[in-house]
Amino acid sequence: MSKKKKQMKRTADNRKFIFWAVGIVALIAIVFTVKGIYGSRPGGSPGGSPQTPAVAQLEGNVQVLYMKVSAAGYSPNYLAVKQGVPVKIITDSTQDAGCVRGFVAPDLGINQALNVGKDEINFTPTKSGQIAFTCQMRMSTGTIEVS
Ligand SMILES: [Cu+2]
Repeated sequence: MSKKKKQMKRTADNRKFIFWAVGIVALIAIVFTVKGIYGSRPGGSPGGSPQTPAVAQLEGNVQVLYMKVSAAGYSPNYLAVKQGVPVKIITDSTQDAGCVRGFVAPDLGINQALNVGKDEINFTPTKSGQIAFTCQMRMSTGTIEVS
């Protein structure tokens, strides 16, 4: 093969490579765009609240839930309970949780400073619907679904 022919072949190979590279990048871009449009399910918030709530387990006549409290917020932060049955949320708070340990639920009349380590939030939901709760500075949020 002459030098010129080699050069031409290389150019053709480069063109092929660029064609495939551009094609693959375009395909990935399309996949991510479609995911972006259809990937976010209805009801999902930008904050990323989970779609399926943590369901309280009945222990005796009390509905029990467990919730971790840290600087990252409440986990889980979407809880499901039944109306008219006492609820006990057993919390486990980290030392560095800061204002997240200030549990505020105006609908329940609760404004409670949670102890580091284990503590409890107790209430009885009297009506169905959603109860919002936040940390003291309203940065971390959550929802209790009452049915
Ligand atoms: Cu806060």
